[in-house]
Amino acid sequence: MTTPFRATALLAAAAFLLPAATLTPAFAKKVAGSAVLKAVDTDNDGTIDLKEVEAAASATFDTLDPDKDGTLDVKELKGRLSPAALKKADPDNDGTLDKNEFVALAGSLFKEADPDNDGTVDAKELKSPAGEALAKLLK
Ligand SMILES: [Ca+2]
Ligand SMILES: [Ca+2]
Ligand SMILES: [Ca+2]
Repeated sequence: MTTPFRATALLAAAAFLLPAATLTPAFAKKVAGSAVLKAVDTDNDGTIDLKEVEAAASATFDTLDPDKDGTLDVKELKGRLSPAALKKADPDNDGTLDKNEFVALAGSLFKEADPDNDGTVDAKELKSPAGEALAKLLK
């Protein structure tokens, strides 16, 4: 059961993920996960698998790296990661994410967002904190 408090927390998170101007908050809650799900789910089976996530991460990386220097700094990440999360995803500690690090991060968030370990993240799993972090990263 979703408690009203939980719904409010999800709503706040969902609203944060989307350009608020184009959507009412109530509508944004429904669309946040599903928009990412729809964009990432290239085989249209209603769930996202690791292959789809890695492809989406790779595409997102290219979009975010307009100077094509092969790395994303905290500015280019545009709020997708907190400084602490960036540090965690940056094993070579150069303060930027290269494509391998970015795709690996998406992969580890994917695994966290798949607690039943069936190899797919469905719409419900995408609403978990790890799922929301993944959606935010791939947006
Ligand atoms: Ca799929
Ligand atoms: Ca790095
Ligand atoms: Ca799953």
